[in-house]
Amino acid sequence: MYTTELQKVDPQQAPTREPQELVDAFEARVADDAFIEPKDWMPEAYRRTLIRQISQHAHSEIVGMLPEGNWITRAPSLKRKAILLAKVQDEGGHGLYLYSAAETLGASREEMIDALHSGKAKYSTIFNYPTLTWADIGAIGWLVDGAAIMNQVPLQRTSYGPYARAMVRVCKEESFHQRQGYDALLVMAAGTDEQKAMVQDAIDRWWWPAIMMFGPSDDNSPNSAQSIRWRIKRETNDELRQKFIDATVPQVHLLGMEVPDPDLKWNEERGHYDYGAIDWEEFYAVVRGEGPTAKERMEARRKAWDDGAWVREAADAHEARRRIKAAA
Ligand code: FAQ
Repeated sequence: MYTTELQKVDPQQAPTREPQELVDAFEARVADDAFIEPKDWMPEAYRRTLIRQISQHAHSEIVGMLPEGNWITRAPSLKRKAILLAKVQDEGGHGLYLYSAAETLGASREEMIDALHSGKAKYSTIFNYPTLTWADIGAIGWLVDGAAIMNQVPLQRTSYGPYARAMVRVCKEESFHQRQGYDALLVMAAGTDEQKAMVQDAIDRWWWPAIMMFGPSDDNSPNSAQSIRWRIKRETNDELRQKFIDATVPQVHLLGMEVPDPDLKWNEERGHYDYGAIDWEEFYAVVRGEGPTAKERMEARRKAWDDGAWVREAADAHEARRRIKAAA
């Protein structure tokens, strides 16, 4: 989703001038499940694909702080507020690990942030939906972090070392996020009729956007085949989507709620749930930046960046003085 001209790349069009012996050695290491490290030789298309995916992932974490951050001042108890604060801070930390991982590939932080702010780079569709009630905060933790974990657990074995290692800690933290979200909904689902209705309404609004988070179907996923071959992606979009649905449907039922999909049905033969048609028009519209809160999200990010300019300037000035002193 990181689509600056510099980084947009068709992996099929990898430069042909790359020395064959280096390409062969790289392919052999990947096939052997060895990690590729920043100083190792790698094909240019591999490097660019990683920058695209990792920077998109980082932007998603940072923009993903906004829908929940919106509820910190309105959490229903001190305990819920402390949990939510910790969770939102964790997401900020994930963004920072990921930006650092992308920097090891030669992308600068300024370049990545600039691409986000100018609209050239994208972030996960899920964060362009509004958080209308407290139940939405539970639904994000449970469904959105749940989908993120399903996608990120295999990324702990992605072929690029710094990305894989960042994912280990990220997954541990996401797992706490998911549990706190489900716990908040369990409490509400055992509450008043009004609370139960809020839980169902949140599931109705977040279910399909969470299913869409996994990206286009495998038939329409231009990057998957090459990314699977390079072991950047370890499972396809549809495989992960199916796993998520199979794991999550029983959790919806445990809450005493309904899945908003009339076509959902356990398929004994496949050993999986069959599910209804995904509204791909909605997905692509949100990818294009037409989501319900897309404008608001970008305004908030640009303002945060501008408001933080003095911190960056102070850090630069401090570093300049430290160098002068060290040189003296
Ligand atoms: N939204 O060919 P593919 C989180 C784009 S973290 C927007 O399948 P690929 C934590 C895709 O970039 C959530 N665009 O692409 C949290 C490509 O466009 P491009 C983020 C999407 O890369 C929780 C085009 O469609 N997680 O939630 C989306 O092989 C709570 C074709 O797609 C990650 O980023 C989408 N959902 O597979 C934080 C995980 N899906 O760039 C706060 C790492 C696809 O060619 C609160 N990323 N597109 O112009 C990945 O695993 C992959 O990049 C995929 C997409 C699976 C997202």
